[in-house]
Amino acid sequence: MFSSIYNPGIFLYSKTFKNMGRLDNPSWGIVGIPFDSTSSYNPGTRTAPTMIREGSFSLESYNMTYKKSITSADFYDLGNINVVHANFNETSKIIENTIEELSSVNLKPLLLGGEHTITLSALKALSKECNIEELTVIDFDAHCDMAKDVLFEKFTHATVMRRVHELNPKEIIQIGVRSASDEEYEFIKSQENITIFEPSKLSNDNLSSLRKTIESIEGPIYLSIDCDGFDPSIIPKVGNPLPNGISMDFFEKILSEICKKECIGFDIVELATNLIGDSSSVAASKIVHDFLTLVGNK
Ligand SMILES: [Mn+2]
Repeated sequence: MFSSIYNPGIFLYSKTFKNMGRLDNPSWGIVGIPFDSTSSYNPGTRTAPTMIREGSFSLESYNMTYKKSITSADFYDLGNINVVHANFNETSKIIENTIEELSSVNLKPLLLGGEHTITLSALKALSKECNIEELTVIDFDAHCDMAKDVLFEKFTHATVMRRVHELNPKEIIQIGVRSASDEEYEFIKSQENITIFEPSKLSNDNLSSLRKTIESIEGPIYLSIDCDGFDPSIIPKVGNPLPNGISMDFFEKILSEICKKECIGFDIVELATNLIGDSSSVAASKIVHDFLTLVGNK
């Protein structure tokens, strides 16, 4: 039987990693990154890792969507890292070092943000291990986060995908985007390796072009879930809520396609709540639960 809300230290069903040395088979390492420094609207992402773990205690083990149990998935919860608020560069170094440590024991990063900038740090670390020119970044998001800068600031949650694009990945696929500045929109249109799937053009009956795009991906995938990609009726507590987002049903269908591929990293970001048991936290936990059920059972 799952535990009460008073045991929030780890994501439910995860193992604790205790100096076991390098794992024989690759597994997933959950790391919380409570970095909340460049939020432009609602602050509050610093408490999200705790709330996501807490929300996991409201979820039961058998995943009815995928007809699989999370209990047979293999993953570890390593706790939170220390971040340096108001200092992206120092925080980024800590994140990069942490991911290198995870790799050294055969763990892939599953990052609980925190704000969206952490994706850049993760990809910088992973680019030392794989050829980033062969990597596809899939980003569920309401915004394209492709601003060149924000008030002369280069590293913010609104510029993160522009910085990721500068790392030169094979492709960036953004699902759920429904907002951009004029400059961002022109930039996206000018780039051949950025593909946007607007939620208004997708429905559960008409997923074929997105499915085909995912099926055709070759090489590794990094998956970033900005919680504002979802409709605010599902996850209202985010840094920048925006109507007309994607549904959980739609997400779960697409996620199962993505997880058939080779995922080398995952993050969930921009949840902004400190309320135990609120629906936003539980929905974010469900996303992590879904992902681990799929990739941990391979
Ligand atoms: Mn974002």
